[in-house]
Amino acid sequence: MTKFIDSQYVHDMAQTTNNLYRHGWDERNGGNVSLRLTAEEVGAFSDTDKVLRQIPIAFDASELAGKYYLVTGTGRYFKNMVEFPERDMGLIRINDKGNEVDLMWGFNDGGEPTSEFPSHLMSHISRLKQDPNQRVIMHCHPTNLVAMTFTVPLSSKRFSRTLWKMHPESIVVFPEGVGVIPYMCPGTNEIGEKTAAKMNDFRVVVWPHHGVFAAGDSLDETYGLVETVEKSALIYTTIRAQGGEILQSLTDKDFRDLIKRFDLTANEAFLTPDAQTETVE
Ligand code: 2HA
Ligand code: ZN
Repeated sequence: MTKFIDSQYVHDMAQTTNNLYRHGWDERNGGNVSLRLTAEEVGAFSDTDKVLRQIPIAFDASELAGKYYLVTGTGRYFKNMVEFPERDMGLIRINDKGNEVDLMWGFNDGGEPTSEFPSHLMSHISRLKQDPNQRVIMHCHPTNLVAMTFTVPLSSKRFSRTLWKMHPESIVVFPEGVGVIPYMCPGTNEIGEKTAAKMNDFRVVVWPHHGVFAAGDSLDETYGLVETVEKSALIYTTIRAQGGEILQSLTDKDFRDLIKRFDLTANEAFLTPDAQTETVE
C-alpha cells in the first residue's frame, strides 16, 4: 500500500502552499490551510491507522468528531512545505470529546496544528452546514486586498461592490460577495467565532489589516477564489495608483447582465448602491 507522504493530498497541499508563498501572500510563517479528508480516503494508506500522539485544542470541536484534516503546522513557513511536508504538516482526527486531536501522520519534529486551527474548525462547521462537500479553509495575506482595508469603508457591501466593479469575473466567481469583519486579534477564539458567523453567508471573509479566510470544496477552487478576489484588489490598487478620477467601471446593469448570462444567484442586497454618491468605492 502507498504511504501517505506519496499521496495526492500531501502533494496538492505542498503545491498550494508553495503557490501561496510564491504569490507573496504568505511571508515567514504567515497563512494556514486545512483540508478535510474522509475516513475512506485516509484508510487507503499503510501508515495512517495508528495514533502517534494526542494534541489538545482550545475549542469544543465535538461537532466534527471523527473527521480528518490535513493541516499546516504552527510557526511553519509555506516556502518550506514542499521540501519538508512530513515535518510542516500533519494529518489529524478530531477525537470524540472534541477537545483533542489524534495525530495520525506528520508533525514529525513534535509540531502542532496552526494557531488559527480553532478558527478553521469553526469555519468548517459553518460551511459544512451550507455545503456538504466543504473541504478547505485557507488563510493568507493577499497584499492588495489587505491594502484596500485601509481605504475602503469596512462594510461587506462596499467591499463586494468595489471588487465586483473591477472585473466581470468577480461577480461570477463570488456572486454572494465577500464578508468583512472588524479588526480583531488573530489566533483567538473570538475572531474565529466572528469569521465562522460570516461564513454562513460568504465563502470569503476579509480580516482588516491582516488577510483573508476562504472556504471551498477543493484546494484549487479555494485558491482560485482568493486569486480572483486579489486580482480585483490589484486592479483597484493600480487604478488608485494611476491617480485622477475613475472615469468608468462595471455598472449595476453590467452586474445584471452577468447574472443573466451565467445564471448566478447573486446577493440581491449588494446589487444596488446605498448612497447616491457611491461611485467605484
Ligand atoms: O499562521 O497568519 O494569522 C500565521 C498567521 C496567523
Ligand atoms: Zn495571518
